[in-house]
Amino acid sequence: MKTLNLTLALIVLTLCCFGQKLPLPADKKATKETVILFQSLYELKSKGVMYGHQDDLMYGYTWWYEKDRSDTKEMSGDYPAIAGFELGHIELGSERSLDSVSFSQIAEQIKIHYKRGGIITISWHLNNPLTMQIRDTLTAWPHGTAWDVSSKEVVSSILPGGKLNELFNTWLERLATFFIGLKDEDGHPIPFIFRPFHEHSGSFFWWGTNICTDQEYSALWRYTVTFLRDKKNIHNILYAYNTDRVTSLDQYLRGYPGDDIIDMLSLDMYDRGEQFGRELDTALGFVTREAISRNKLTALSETGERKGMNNWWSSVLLPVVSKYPVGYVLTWRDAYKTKFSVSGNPIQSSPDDFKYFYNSPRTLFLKKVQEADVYKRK
Ligand code: BMA
Repeated sequence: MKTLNLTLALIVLTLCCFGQKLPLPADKKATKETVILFQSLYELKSKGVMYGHQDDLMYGYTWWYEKDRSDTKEMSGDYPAIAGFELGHIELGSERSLDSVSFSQIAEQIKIHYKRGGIITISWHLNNPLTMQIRDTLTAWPHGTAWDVSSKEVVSSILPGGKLNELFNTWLERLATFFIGLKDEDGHPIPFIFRPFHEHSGSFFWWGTNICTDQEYSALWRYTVTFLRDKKNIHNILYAYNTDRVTSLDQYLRGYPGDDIIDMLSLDMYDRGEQFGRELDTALGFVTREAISRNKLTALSETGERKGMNNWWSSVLLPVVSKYPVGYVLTWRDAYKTKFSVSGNPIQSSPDDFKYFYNSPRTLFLKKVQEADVYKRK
């Protein structure tokens, strides 16, 4: 009897550890490469934390779109594992983004980073479709932008039945056209992480928590994903749900559109002072636990150092992200020729500390991700 019990226990253990299937993306028609990327990321998060940098391949403080240039590479000798790109103003049919970056150059760099074996993430600070209709010579920033929170009717106005639904469809069409153009040399769609309508727990974007209802927010997400996935047949996207700082799981999940829509539970948190380490620890604890229980990916999809610290990477960020299967951390853009930066120019301001972060066995930059071969192309 004892031997039988032992045998049964061994069978159960083997099934649990070795027979366990890796989870799948929410899109049941996800392309082969997208499924492989999702599963590689799912496994990688227990091996270390990847580093990402917004607009790393497009510009830095002192340079603008130079071949193969990257601030991360200049500081560490390696490219970031995750390259972040921004599509604000693609909805307007513009040639350049709200940060003056050419969309065709963004597409070019996405293809290059994919070919290198790196991972792509895309954000979208889309304009305010309702208030931008008001043309007044006296209006000033943020009028008509993503940050214009002067009306609470925006989300309802673009959903079906709303007076701007057709306009929003046009915007999604333009976004879809850009996405459809993201193909590798063999014509296969390039998989990427898309993080629209971000930082919902804050109220500084027109889709923010006090600017629309949780139901509207969730409907906006579902409408957008259905449009891209079912109407436009785009199946190379991993969708990232995202909030700004939160203190509880309930707050984090307000407006969550559902596991059939979302692939990644991500969080944005910038260091604004002493309590940051503790708050980040708590938030990453419940977000990563929830992600595991739902078979989703995770990320600290935007963060940035505390101003004036020269050991932020090693003493604040690394200890906390090492405790959890965070997936990746991404620091925001090094805005060209601008002293102001929400990221506080973290790489350049503490080069030795950034190097320490790079050399940590816990962090993964491009070279290690190339070894992991996240698209299994070898
Ligand atoms: C913000 C700021 C803005 C920028 C936007 C989109 O957080 O960096 O200056 O336009 O991201 O990249």
